[in-house]
Order: sequence, then C-alpha cells, then structure tokens
Amino acid sequence: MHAVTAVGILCLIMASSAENTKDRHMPTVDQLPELDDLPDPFRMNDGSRVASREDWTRRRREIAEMLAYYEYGHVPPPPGNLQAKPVSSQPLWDAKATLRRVVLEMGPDHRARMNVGLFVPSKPRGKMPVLMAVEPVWQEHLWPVARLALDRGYLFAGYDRHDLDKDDADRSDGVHPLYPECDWASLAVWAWGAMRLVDYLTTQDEVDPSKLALTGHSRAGKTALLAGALDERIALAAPHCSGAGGAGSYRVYGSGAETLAIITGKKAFHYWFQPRLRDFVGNVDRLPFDQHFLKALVAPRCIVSLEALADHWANPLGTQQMWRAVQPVFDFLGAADKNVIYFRPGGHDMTIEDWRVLLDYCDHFLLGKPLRVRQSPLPSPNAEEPFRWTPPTLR
Ligand code: GTR
Repeated sequence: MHAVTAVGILCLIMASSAENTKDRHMPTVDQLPELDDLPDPFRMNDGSRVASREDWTRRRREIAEMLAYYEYGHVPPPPGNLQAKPVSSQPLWDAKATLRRVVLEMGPDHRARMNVGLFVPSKPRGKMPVLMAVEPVWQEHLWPVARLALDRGYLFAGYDRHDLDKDDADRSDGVHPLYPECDWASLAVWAWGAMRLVDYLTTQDEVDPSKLALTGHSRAGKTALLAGALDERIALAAPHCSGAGGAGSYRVYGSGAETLAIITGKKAFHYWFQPRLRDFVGNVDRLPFDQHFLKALVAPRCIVSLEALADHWANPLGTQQMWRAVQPVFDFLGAADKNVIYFRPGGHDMTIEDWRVLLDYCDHFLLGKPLRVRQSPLPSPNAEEPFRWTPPTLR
C-alpha cells in the first residue's frame, strides 16, 4: 500500500494523462473562434480530423482534458490505498438479502471517507451485475428500488457524495484540503466518488465487474454521466433528468430551460463547475464543446439518457439534440445502438417506473435480453439537425 501525500499531488482527468493543473493552458474565451454549428467531436485540436480508431483514442483524451479544463476541473488519480471498514450487515426481507454498509477510507493518510451501501441476496447467483446509484441507497425510501433490483437479478449499490463534498461553495471541507492542487468542482468530486465505489465493488466476490451500470437523478444524474465518461469500467451510464451540465445542451434550449448563465450564477450552482465555465456566459458560441462531447467519452459503452417530456428546466429539446449530436460518434465506433434516449410523460422526479425502465435497458445491454421498452416519443421530433458535420469513414 503506498501513501499518497497531499503535497504535489497530480490531478488528472484520466489515469493515463497525469499533468499538473497549474501548468496547463488552453485558449481563453476571446481566443476561441465563434462557431455557428455544434462543435465537431471529430475535429482534433490541431485542426485535422479523426480518421482511425487510434486517432479517436487521442481525440478522446483531448476531449477529456478540454472538459476538465473548462467545465468540471481535474480529478486526482485513483487513491490506490482504499480500505473498506465494515459498518453493519443488516438482514432484510426475511433474510432474503443483506444490506452491507462500509466506510471507504482512502487518499492522503486515508483521510477521504465515504459511506457505501450494497444490497446482496442471501444466495447470490454467481457473479452478478450491479445497479449503482449516486445515492445513499441505505436510506429506507430507496429500499423498494433495492428490492426491485434484487428481484431482477442485480446487486444494488450506492454512496453518499456529500461525504466527499457538501453541496455548497465551501472548499475548506470534504476532500478539497486533501488535494490542494486539484481544481475539481463538486460534480467532479462526486463523480470521483462513484469511481471509488467501482474500486470497492470490483473487490467483492458477488460482483461481475463487466456489468456495472450507474444512474443518478438531476444533479446526481450529471454526476453519473461524468463518472461514466471518466471511468471505462462503467458499462452503462444512465443520467436521469440531468439537464444543464449533464445530458442537456449549453447552446440549444427549449423554453423554460436552465441555461449556462443561470446554472453558473453566483446564487445558483457555480461551485459545481470549474470557474472557467462561467467565462462563456454571453459567449456560448465560443464554447469549444457541448455536452455531446461528454457523452462521446462514454462511447462505445452504453448511455441510456432517461428524460421527462415536461421537465422543461432540464431542457428536453437540448437533451434530444445532444443525443442526436453524439450519434455519429457511436456510429463511428460501431456501437450505433448504444446511444439511447427515453422520454416519458411527466416532470422532474425519478419514480419506481423509471427504475423499472432502466432495469429493462440493463437487461438488454448488460445481459443480452430482448429489449422490452417501447419506443418513446421525442419532445421535438421535427427539430432541425443541429450540426452539419458527418462521421469520418474509417481508413
Ligand atoms: C436544480 C438545478 C438543476 C438540477 C436540480 C436538481 O435546482 O438547477 O440543474 O440539478 O436542481 O438537482 O434537482
């Protein structure tokens, strides 16, 4: 076990690209061109266009770095010293299942602490798929979901993101003092927590590490999508009503949608984001990415974007257009069917029916079962395609 010291720690967006954040420079808003189209995910920073799988690997790194620099901040590498301290083991439902609770202790001097819960059936069927949520799943209001997941053959797991960073602008608590070199904002901290949940789960005998799905609702949905983008161990990322900073666009808005200007406002949620994102207020056409870039990092793994037609604040139109704009990346990577969007009627909440639909998708994509979900309507089926570029043909 190696000790990680707080001083001089390297922050990175993915384990393969360590760099000190202080040394990084990317163009400022006024140095960036104004774009009249959604940015092209296949256009490399040097102006050339992706033409091979190898090019995409390089482009993927560029995109990850761009999103870290301008939008979410850089996360530290996996701590490598994670210890799981047992908290409790509670039999449930006539001892048909157990709720295991542990605290993960990790990072500099093991001072980063995060509560985790895992529901396991008493008779696990070999190595099982896991439905993970950016939620403290041990809380009783989530037990019906746990029961549903277990009945459907999944383990159910989650964590308390607020153990790492409370949902406020204070950077003097949680993990921030442990990683003084890291410019990560709250969504990145919370996503890093999801990755540590994966670290833990992959040490558990009952877990099939190739069948991990991660979901979350709203701000937890933004977190789930970001974690899915950063961590290739997550086979399926399912942001639910995630909106701005998640699966919703910063450029294309339906009426009543939360905008980049609103969400990064001083009285709103600026601390969820790297402060540079706020520089694009009034200059959104200069943003060198939109959220289809975040989704592109998940490809060719699976995204199931779960949405609600009347959740206007979460921007159904802009979310639909991001789904369309990332499809060429899934096509290019030979995963055309893995870019899913599902709109149900209704507003901003995650109902048991939503969890059921998600499990239907998990059954299909993780377990190879026929897809049970019916085709859902789009909020704006006649909206014009928001881009003019096409996927490159493979060399
Ligand atoms: C809203 C916020 C949204 C969304 C939501 C939630 O107030 O503006 O972006 O994250 O909270 O998390 O419920």
